[in-house]
This record gives sequence, structure tokens and C-alpha cells, in this order.
Amino acid sequence: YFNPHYAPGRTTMVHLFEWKWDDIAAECERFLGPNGFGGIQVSPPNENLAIWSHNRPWWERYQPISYRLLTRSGNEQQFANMVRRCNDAGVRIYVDAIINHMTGTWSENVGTGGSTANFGEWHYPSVPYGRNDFNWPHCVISGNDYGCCPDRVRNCELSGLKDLNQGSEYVRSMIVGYMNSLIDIGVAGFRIDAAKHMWPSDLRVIYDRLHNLNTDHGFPSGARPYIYQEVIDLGGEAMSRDEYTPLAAVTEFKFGMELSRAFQGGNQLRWLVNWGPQWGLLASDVSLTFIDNHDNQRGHGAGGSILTYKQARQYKAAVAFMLAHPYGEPQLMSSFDFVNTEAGPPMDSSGNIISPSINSDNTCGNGWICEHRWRQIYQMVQFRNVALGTGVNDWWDNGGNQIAFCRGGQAFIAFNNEYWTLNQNLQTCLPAGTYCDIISGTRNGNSCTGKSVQVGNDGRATIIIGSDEYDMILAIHRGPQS
Ligand code: QV4
Ligand code: CA
Repeated sequence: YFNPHYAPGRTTMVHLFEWKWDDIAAECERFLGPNGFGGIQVSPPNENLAIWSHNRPWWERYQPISYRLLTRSGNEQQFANMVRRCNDAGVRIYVDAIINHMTGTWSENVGTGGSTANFGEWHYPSVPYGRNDFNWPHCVISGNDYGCCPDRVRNCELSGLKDLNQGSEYVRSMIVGYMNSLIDIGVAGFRIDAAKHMWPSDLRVIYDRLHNLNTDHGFPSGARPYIYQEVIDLGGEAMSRDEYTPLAAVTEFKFGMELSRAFQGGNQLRWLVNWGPQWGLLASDVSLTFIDNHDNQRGHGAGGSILTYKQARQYKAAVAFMLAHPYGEPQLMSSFDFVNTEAGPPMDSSGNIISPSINSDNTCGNGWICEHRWRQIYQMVQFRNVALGTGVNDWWDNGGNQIAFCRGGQAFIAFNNEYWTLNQNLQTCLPAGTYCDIISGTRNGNSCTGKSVQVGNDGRATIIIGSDEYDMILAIHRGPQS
């Protein structure tokens, strides 16, 4: 459950939050495959409650009403078509699995596929689930419970969402049936939503009943799904991430919090010299890492001032550090623009999601941010692929907020988060030659569209990053784009 089973040479996944299946299939073929992305986390594919009373918020997708594959992102056939086309493009699909609960109390009761529910009776006929399938007696998690009472956090309702009993054989079989149908379609793994709210012993039973990945989609025989469990553990609670790491990977929320703090000036970059478990982070091989996610970019879930696309210069630097450093299994966030933190994706008056448009400079329109299409981000995905299998060496810093390091003899990166110019002769660990900085531009035949770097026979080069430059990063590597 710890191996994402990326196609060879690929490393990074992107969360295409609220994208439609047809658009994702096209994105795999035209952009993600050719640019070396490893995988995609998709929004929950199972039917959810349509919440018109809140103008179709993004969070309606975390309120399952059935396991039918029918949402605003598309139907089952479109989902399967996406999985096939993405796997063919070398890009894996990971499903956000909502198995802790079903939709809770609302004035509305019709799902995106037309299923209905009777909340007062705990009745979800399209699964079907009834009252005996939920934890009893009914209770709701309060803020205090996190400090004292794991049994309440696991057996009571997370903000009024009806809490399934994963200890029940019937509930397990419904959940496993849902997840296995996705594996058979060709997905490579799952995000386990709200894992902290389920008993690790129940999750183990569920994981162990999952099928091997589908060899018709290019997975090796005997491959287990990649599983990363959403456990927000910033310390100080009665539940710990360590209860979940023996089972499968875990989301590391400290990662984005600490890097956001550092690149916002709250911590000097030089301290990143021992980035990893010495910072209190999980062991690298069980750690799913990200700067922001769909919750904390809008103030849901874990707190803290997390960098997002809205503070682009610092955000790009934090993302570049994540991708340049070998620690963890990185995930990029790809957002739609928002002011209102409840607002769902761009939609028409019938509630249909409006597709992103693609501009000539690779960026998106129609209200979609597409961080994964920013040059400074997708070219760092290539950097990570080129550096795959190497460690960090030849670390340099100025004793403050200018740092640089090599990835074996494959790649080199420098950051300048000071108010003055970085101008240093540094060891790049690369063979002599002229390299194109992949942050300010790319290689175009024999020239660079951005800055270039002359590496001498001793591997050293003069590295310059002005404090007023558009980006605070310079990166070069041995791949074709640099
Ligand atoms: C309201 C009241 C409740 C009341 C209830 C019923 O607040 O007190 O009991 O009505 O009358 C939405 C609304 C919330 C509403 C609830 C139930 O925001 O006001 O309760 O629905 O209808 C997302 C959103 C939630 C949203 C939920 C379901 O973040 O706001 O709740 O979707 O639509 C903890 C967990 C962690 C969790 C995180 C947000 O440990 O697991 O909170 N993160 C994941 C997802 C997240 C998702 C869920 C879990 C739930 O990443 O996106 O919540 O699936 O840290
Ligand atoms: Ca629960």
C-alpha cells in the first residue's frame, strides 16, 4: 500500500480538484503525460447529495448518497474512459474514497444521480444502508473529543455526517465492493478521507480485501493499491498518525505548514538543511506531502497560514522546494479560483461544471487556476523525475534565507528569499556546459528563453538571483528542457 506504482521515471501526482472526467482524460493526453506527471487524485467519483441550498458548494462531494459513479464530474462510462486514456498516457488515477460516512441532515435529499435518502431513518436505498449499518447511539464529535476520546472521534458523527460502522461485516462488504470496482476499472489507489475517524483495525481488514491492481492497465502482477490516509496530526490529540503508518501511507500536514512558514519568512531557509524526520515529519516512505490541499487552502481542516496560489511568488518557491527535495511522495494542488470559501467550481445555471479553457501560454481560463500548468511548477516535476534516485548533496547557505543544493550529479537548485541579490560561485555538481534555468524559461534549441548558467569543468557556476526578480528560484538539470 506504500508504492504509487507510477510508470517508470515518473514521480509526482496532482489533485485535479472538481475536474470532469472527460477534461482529465484530455489533460492526460495533451499535458500531464508529455510533461512527466505520475498521477492524478480525482474528486470523489461516487454519487453525492446535490446541495442547491448552498449553491452547489465544493463540499457537497464529501456527502455520499450512494456508490454509483455518477457526479458532476461525469458518469461511470466517462470515468472508465478517463482511467483507460490516462493509464495509456502513463498517468495513474487515485480516487478520493469517502467511506467514513454518508450524507447528513439537509432539507434536500436528492443525489447527483437521482438517488434519494431518508436521513431520519438512516436509510440510503441506493447502497442500500439502513439504521443497523451506522454507529449507535447517535452522537456528534465535539472539539474537545480530539484531546480525550478516540472512541467518540471514531464512532460519532463528523459535523453531522451519518457515521458508518466499519466493524460491521455488511458495511465492510459494501465499501470493499465499491473500492474493488474502481480497482478493476484500472485506478492505482485511494485517498482515505477522514481516516482518523475510523478504527485502524477496521481499515486493515478493508485494505486486505482489496484486489490487486488491474494488469490490463499496465500494472505489474501482484501490485497492491497505493493508499494514503487523511490523518491530520499536528500533535496533541488522542489519535496519532503512528496508528495508521503500519497500514499504509499518511498525509503529512506538518510538511506544508512548515514550508509555508519558512517561505513566508517565519523561519530561515538555512534550517531546511535537515528537512525530513528531524523536523518531526513522518518517515519519508510513508509520507504523502503537499503544500496546500483543498481544505486548508480555504480554511477548512487543519489551521495555520498555508501558502496557496493567491501568494504566488512564495507558493511557487515552497512547491519548488517540495519537488526539489527527495523527501516524501509529493502531491500538487490544482485549484479553481475562489473568494467565497464555500463556493463550488465554475458552473452554469443548471449546475453543470464549466470546463477549464486552455490559453496559448499553457495557463487555464474560465475560472480555473491550474497551478500544475505554471511553468515554474511543471518544469519542477521534470526536475524531480531527472533527479529520481539521488540524494541531497553540496548544500550551501548564506546563514539566512539563501540556499542551494545538488541532487547527485543530476540537478541543482538555488533559492533567494532575502531582500538582496544572491550572487555566488557555487558547486552545481553538473558536467561543464550551458544550462537553461527552468524557472525563468526553458530550452529552445541552442538557446534559453530565460536565464542561462555556465557550468565550468569544476562543476562550479556563477548563480545570480536578484531580490526583485519575478521568482526567487533558479533550477538546472541534465534533462532536455534545461
Ligand atoms: C452542519 C453543522 C453541524 C451539524 C450538521 C447537520 O456544522 O454541526 O451537525 O450541519 O445539521 C459540511 C458543512 C457543515 C455541515 C456538514 C454536514 O460545512 O457545516 O454541518 O457539511 O452536513 C468537507 C468540508 C466540511 C463539510 C463536509 C461535508 O470541509 O465543512 O461539512 O465536507 O460536506 C477534520 C477531519 C478531517 C476533515 C476536516 C475537514 O479530521 O477528516 O475536518 N477532512 C476531510 C475532507 C473534507 C471533508 C471531510 C473530511 C468530510 O478533506 O473536505 O469535509 O468528508 O479535521
Ligand atoms: Ca467514524
